[in-house]
This record gives sequence, C-alpha cells and structure tokens, in this order.
Amino acid sequence: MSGRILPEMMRQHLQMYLVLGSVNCLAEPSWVVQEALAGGTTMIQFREKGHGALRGAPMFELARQLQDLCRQAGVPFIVNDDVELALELDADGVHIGQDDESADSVRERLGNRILGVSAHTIEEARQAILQGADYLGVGPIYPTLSKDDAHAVQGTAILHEMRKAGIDVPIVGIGGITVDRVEEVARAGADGVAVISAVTQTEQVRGAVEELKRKIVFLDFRMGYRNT
Ligand code: 3NM
Repeated sequence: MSGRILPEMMRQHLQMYLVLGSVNCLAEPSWVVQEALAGGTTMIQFREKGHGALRGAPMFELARQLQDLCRQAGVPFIVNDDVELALELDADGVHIGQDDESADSVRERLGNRILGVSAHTIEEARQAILQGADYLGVGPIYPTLSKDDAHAVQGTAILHEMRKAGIDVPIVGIGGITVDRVEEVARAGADGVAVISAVTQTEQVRGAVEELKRKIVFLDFRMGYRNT
C-alpha cells in the first residue's frame, strides 16, 4: 500500500465487518469465514480471545488460514491487539482497545497498514484520530455476551454525539448488533456494523451476512455521504 488508506475506502470496508475467533464459532472458523466471504463480508478481524482461546502455533496456523481465505477474496484481514502477530503475518491492519499499547506507538510500528481504535468517549475519539487511527470502533451499542470486559452499554446516542461534535472519520458500531438494529446504528452516524454473534452463532452464516450487508448498503445509498 502506498500511503494511508483513504477514508472513502475505509468506510466501504467497515460496512459489514466480521469479528471472530475460534471461541465464538458454532462451526469451524475457516468454514464460517468462507461463508461470510461468499455472503459479501467487507472486512474480517481475527480476535482469538476468551475462555479456551488458542495460543502459540495453533493460533498462528488458524490466523494464517483465515488470512489466506481473505486474501483470495480480496478482503482486508485485521488482527485484534497483537501487533507482533499482524507484522509476522503481514496482515492488513490491527485493531486496538484503550487498554492496549498507545495508538501512536502502534501506528509507528504498523507503517501505513490499517489502524482501528476502540473509542468510548469524544475525548478518546479525538485522541485516537490525532494518534493515527484510520477508523474508530464504537460500542457496545447494545448489550453483548461476546466480550467479558465490555464497557457499559452506550446506545446509539454516542454515535450521534460523536458526529455532532464534528468527528467525521470512518466509524463502525459494535456490540449486540443484529439485522433489526442496523438501521438505527446507521442513522446515528455509523458507516457500518461490526458483529460477532449475529454471524458466528447461526448456521446460516452466508444468509446472515447478506442480510446485514444489504441493509447497510441500502441505507448508505438512501442517506448519501453523511459525513464528508
Ligand atoms: N467489542 P456481538 S463489543 C469485540 O464495545 C467487541 O468495543 C466491543 O460481539 C466494544 O456482535 C464486542 O456478538 C463484542 O455483540 C461484539
């Protein structure tokens, strides 16, 4: 990649962002990823966390396998938290939380790869942007069972507030998002939805992705470019 990703491209990648690790999946993670890619998922984050998460060589092998599938489909592959792993794999980017290494130090190590940062307040959002974030993950919008240490539920109000405060970078909403909630999240100002369970906890992976994506693409079309 020559230079940082452009915001317009980033917004497209955020439309239907699947986050997953082996712990989340009902079926084999590689099957879930294949089906999600077939359904049109726009970006994938490898997040191998929680009770029973793989470590060491098995974790690396799984990451490599999922990355290969993403490469074949031309879909960006992002690694959660683990900058070393991302660099070793030559992944497309990293997503970090507020408790991880600071965003500017991660940006330095990543070069022009995609950097996503979780932000829960306007202050955190501004700081992340100054430190080189390409997109913000904002949540949990709704209650979630997929993250043990999730913050308090924020509702869509936080998205409205960030946009009202002039934060115009690409934003993805996360936490408890289902197909019925996509419209509320998009109308509040998110460019897309990041989901775990809505896609990993169903046997209809492809159909779930298709439905989520259809909704967000339709809303984007109706609303035009909200934030530029
Ligand atoms: N991050 P589900 S919520 C990984 O609020 C993650 O930053 C969150 O899973 C945040 O779609 C969350 O199953 C879990 O609710 C999302």
